[in-house]
Amino acid sequence: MASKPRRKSSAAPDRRGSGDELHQRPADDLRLTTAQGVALSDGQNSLRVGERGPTLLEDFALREKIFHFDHERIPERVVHARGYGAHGHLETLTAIPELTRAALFQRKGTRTEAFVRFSTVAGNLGSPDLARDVRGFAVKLYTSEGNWDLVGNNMPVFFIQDAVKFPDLVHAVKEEPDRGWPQAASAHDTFWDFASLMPESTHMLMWAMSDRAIPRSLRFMEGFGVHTFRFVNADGQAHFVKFHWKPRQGLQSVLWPEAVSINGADPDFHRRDLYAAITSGDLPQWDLGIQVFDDAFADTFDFDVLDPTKLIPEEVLPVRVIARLTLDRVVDNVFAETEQVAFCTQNIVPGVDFSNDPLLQGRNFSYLDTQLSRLGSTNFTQLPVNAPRCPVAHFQRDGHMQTSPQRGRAAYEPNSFSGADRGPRADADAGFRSAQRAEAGSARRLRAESFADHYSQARQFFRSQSPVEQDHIVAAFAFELGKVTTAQVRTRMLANLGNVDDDLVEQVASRLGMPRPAPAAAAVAARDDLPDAPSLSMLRDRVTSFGGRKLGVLVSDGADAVLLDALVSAFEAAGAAVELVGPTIGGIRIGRTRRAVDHAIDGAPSVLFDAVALVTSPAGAAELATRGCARDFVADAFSHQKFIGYHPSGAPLLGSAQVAPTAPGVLALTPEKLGAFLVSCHELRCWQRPVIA
Ligand code: HDE
Repeated sequence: MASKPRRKSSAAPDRRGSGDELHQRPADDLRLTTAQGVALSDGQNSLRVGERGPTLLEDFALREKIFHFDHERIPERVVHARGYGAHGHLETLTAIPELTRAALFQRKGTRTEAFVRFSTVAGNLGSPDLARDVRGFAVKLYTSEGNWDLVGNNMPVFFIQDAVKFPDLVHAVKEEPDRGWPQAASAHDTFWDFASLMPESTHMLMWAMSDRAIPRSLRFMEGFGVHTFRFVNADGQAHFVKFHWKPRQGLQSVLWPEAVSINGADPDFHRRDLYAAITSGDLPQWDLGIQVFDDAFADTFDFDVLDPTKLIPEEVLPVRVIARLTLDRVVDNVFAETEQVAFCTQNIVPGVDFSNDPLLQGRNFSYLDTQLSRLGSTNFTQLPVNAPRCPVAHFQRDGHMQTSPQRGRAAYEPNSFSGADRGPRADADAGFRSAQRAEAGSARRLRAESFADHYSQARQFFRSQSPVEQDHIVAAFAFELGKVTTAQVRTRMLANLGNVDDDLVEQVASRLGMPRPAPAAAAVAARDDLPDAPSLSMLRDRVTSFGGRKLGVLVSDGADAVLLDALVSAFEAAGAAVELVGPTIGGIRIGRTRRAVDHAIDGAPSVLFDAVALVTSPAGAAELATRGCARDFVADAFSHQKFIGYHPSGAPLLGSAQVAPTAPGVLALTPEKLGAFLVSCHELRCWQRPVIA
């Protein structure tokens, strides 16, 4: 047998101390060790017999490393798998002891540590951020009386009325089991089959087909507790309450064609945006608002306040702001914190209580249950991100990964020991007491008749939207149903929409090229008398600002440096971020200086920005005009109704993208006109410019 040529050995010993940077002597606390703390002499080679022989089982460092790696993954969340979290705090703006005895609301100025996790619902962990979907808005408040989790969404209603339907809803929207697609998309047969068979989902479908389902940033969306909860004051007096999070950054969404492109260009768009905002000091804030009402209001309101497919319009019951949430710190480690954070609707504190909303009641079972299969131990509450910041004392013992020393002799109560051996006792005054309520009735599987109107608020929502928003809803229904291959599902859905609004169903049917069916039989006919509620719209009566948004500036060699600097300063002074996009990532040359850019044009489509500017030289514009990605940059910005500012030399580039320099929202940039460009950008989109389909 021919012997193999001997290779030069790369074994560590003869390199040690050689000055090779891999083997320089580290400080004691930077030494690479095993999980048992044993320092390693070589991190590059496993232990082998000879130079080319088999690996030895005795290599404990190799075995431990591979063992740990093999078990790095934990089950992802069954829903809301794709999420991003951050730390922050809630500051109480108004004391409300008359409503709740919760410690965090007793004094103005109280600061409560918080952790927030935003998520999409349907997609798996690695799915794109801009899927059309509901967004989770889960807030953990580490109050001085224990953790309070407000596990909400960015839409105030839900698809179903009873928890028993949740697994069906989720199975319907997730990948179809016989083929494994589509990922993170409701545009497929099983979802619409289920939705069309569940008229109670109609109101939520209106929200899900609205631009709320494709937010521009996690920072630009509202949050809602959805269910009716209770506040209970020190006298035991209870009020119903609904929770709202109002973004101080304003509301904004992308257009559907933008969402589609962003998912390809930057599937991490939302998490990158949140990370960038927090680390740059542009801290996102939300006002916590409440709608408070009593039994008398509940009894006379048009709909059942326990029905999670209904909301109470702010026009009927105003939202009162009581606190402000600020996100001020990104996580150190996404797995340890964002992935392992465990929210639970049952985590409430004295002064807060549940209502009988059947969806909430079901959720109260589900969250604790799911954490066990996800985190693998009943002791997940001891993980730093989940651990209460107040003292914890109980007789729960042992279990996987117990980290508490659990001192004392007695592990039960009552006991007759004293001192530390005695352990904790319940406190009738400070302890949690459920709100007093009388419940009666026979056990029945029955949907309350007061839950039967499935269309009135869907109609009210649609009619409360601006024409642009209505058009987007129509387009979304047409897109989604257009992906449904089973004709009878499309027809059934159109029949349901027939109960919402004539124009809506007419337009969706026409875009699908289908006849309009007769409206579905409705248990309760949709009401026509619910007044317009502008608060349901994202565009009506809203103050907008370019603060917190991003300008993308396409630049070239020889660009006008004075204009560029003035543009950057003006937008940054308005609280916006500015990023330069160059022909290459190597930067541009202006005079004798080289300027760094943030992106190369082929990796930075204009969908990543809220407005764009072209600051080029004549030669630079001519060169860019020959490149498809630069033409698309301009053409997309135009068709996505973005404001476009251009240095006069950029006109050929506009021309190559077939954009008229005089079109609405297209502004020539000179130092004197920068102000006007910025003022336009505050509107966020040039809605009067028609969308180019
Ligand atoms: Fe959830 N939901 N849900 N949900 N939900 C979960 O808990 C569930 C519902 C919401 O960032 C799961 O830890 C049931 C409504 C958010 O970690 C699970 C029902 C609302 C998050 C679960 C609902 C939500 C979850 C999956 C119907 C808005 C992400 C992983 C009865 C008010 C939290 C987990 C995070 C997560 C169950 C309906 C919000 C399985 C049974 C309505 C924001 O427990």
